[in-house]
Amino acid sequence: MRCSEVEFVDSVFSLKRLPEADLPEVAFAGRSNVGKSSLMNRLLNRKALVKVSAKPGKTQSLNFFRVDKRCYFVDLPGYGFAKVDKKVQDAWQALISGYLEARATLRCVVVIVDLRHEPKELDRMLIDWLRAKGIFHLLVYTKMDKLSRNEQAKQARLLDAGFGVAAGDRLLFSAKTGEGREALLERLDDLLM
Ligand SMILES: Nc1nc2c(ncn2[C@@H]2O[C@H](COP(=O)(O)OP(=O)(O)OP(=O)(O)O)[C@@H](O)[C@H]2O)c(=O)[nH]1
Ligand SMILES: [Mg+2]
Repeated sequence: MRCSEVEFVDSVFSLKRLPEADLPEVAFAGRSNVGKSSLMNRLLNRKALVKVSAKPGKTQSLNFFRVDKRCYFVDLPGYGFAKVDKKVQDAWQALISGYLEARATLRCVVVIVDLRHEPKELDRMLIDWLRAKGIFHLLVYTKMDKLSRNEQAKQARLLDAGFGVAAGDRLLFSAKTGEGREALLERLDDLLM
């Protein structure tokens, strides 16, 4: 995937307003503030195409980007942000799960987890839910630049065990350095063939 042509398509707050499903899709999911938008910017080689914030809860809608006229990348709101009103959280949850469940063109959910954290219940729940629904997903452990090589390996093993994934079924990534970008693009390329 070259990501040479990237267009913003739409920002959607309701399942009724989803753009036409005319290309395969890759969605990016994860806890609030984990680095979903940053990962997408790095993948797409754009500094600030997708809005990034130090404050969690930045992305509140489904944001669709058309890449190389070949697929859509979809930035999802983060889950598990305690400071968001319960009502708002429930609405996001319904929006996200409704979208993931019903979108016929969805090829892959990239589930993004902070490499520094222990396996978290909400991530585990999402992964189990995707497995139960038979929705294809790929785990990415991000912010690897914040750890030493030794710590990276140790943390990755801890997360693998917690989520029940094999080392070959996940990738490490850094939005800051770009490490892992080529590997992730290659995986997505294979999926979109
Ligand atoms: N060092 C480092 N910082 C990162 C990385 N990825 C994201 N960040 C930082 O983490 C913060 C959150 O990044 P976002 O990309 O906005 O996270 P998000 O998951 O889209 O957040 P919400 O939309 O609020 O759910 C920002 O301050 C980023 O600069 C990374 O790989 N390395
Ligand atoms: Mg975001």
